[in-house]
Amino acid sequence: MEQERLHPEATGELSNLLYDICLAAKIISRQVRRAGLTDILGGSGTLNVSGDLQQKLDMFANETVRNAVQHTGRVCITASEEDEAPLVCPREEQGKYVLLYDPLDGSTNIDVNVSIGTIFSIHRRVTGQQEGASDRDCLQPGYRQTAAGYILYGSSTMLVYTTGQGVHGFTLDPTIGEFLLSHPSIRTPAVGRYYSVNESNWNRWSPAVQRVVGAFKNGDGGAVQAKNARYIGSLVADFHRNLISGGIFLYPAATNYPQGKLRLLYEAAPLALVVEQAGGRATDGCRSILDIVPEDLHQKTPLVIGSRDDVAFAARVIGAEAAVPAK
Ligand code: AFP
Repeated sequence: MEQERLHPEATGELSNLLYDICLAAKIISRQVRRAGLTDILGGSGTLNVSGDLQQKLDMFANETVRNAVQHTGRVCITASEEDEAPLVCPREEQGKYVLLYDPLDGSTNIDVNVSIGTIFSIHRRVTGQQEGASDRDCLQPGYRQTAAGYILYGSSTMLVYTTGQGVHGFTLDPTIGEFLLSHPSIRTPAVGRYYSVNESNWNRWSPAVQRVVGAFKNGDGGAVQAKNARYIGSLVADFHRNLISGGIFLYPAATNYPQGKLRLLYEAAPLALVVEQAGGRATDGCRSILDIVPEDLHQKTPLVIGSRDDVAFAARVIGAEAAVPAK
């Protein structure tokens, strides 16, 4: 509400939409915390549009977020990483916002009780009421996001978000069922302590990517100091650690993922807005993630994100390689 007062033209709809997302997060958090006690672990037997096996908790989270916003009159269309097509809200209930989300990121970590998360991205609709909501509302570049953030289901449940006025973190107090402001105005260090990357892909990387990861591992005798390695395999958890303590996360292009593995709309763009609002940077190696104009709902992108100077170093090396015309 305080942030809303910074916008005299605000109607309260965005605050209420963020609150709808918080409600969904509380319901998902309760299910995650009891997952081992209820029949919600394991696969659901279905594959999502990217061919990943959908976990039961994925499906639960997907429905929970959708149900929390579908009939509020605040949203006109929702698109989920788990669904092939976006869901257009009933015409008479269409609001001015667009919600894009990854209902449960890191789902392969669910059954082994490792931190997972929900990522969300909010845009203003671009279609008119007459025209009706469509993919066009979803396919907007990241810099046009009105708000973005994530919920981390870790040792505690945390909400971290930005509406363009800095990045703020809240911790869920389960005794009162409320998110309390625990990390106001998060800033990420310009140089990080950690590098986070799946090094089992080493032989699938280009020489430039190997040089960058090598520099973070051993230092490069100059600008880059050696860092400590940390990799959880849940983007939200790896990103959050690096945001708070300083670090760089990389999921570069590789021979097995020529376009990268992570989804632009549901993972890269929302986290890019958060990190840039905290003083960090996000790139695909050649351009800012926030400047990429999406062409497909499930488009993937290489992602290098985190502490400003570390990302700048990686972009210099990877960008230079990309600039060399292929023979
Ligand atoms: P899942 O949702 O299939 O577990 O994938 C998680 C993820 O999208 C992201 O959270 C991780 O950073 C990345 O994939 C892990 O991928 P690798 O297992 O290839 O390292």
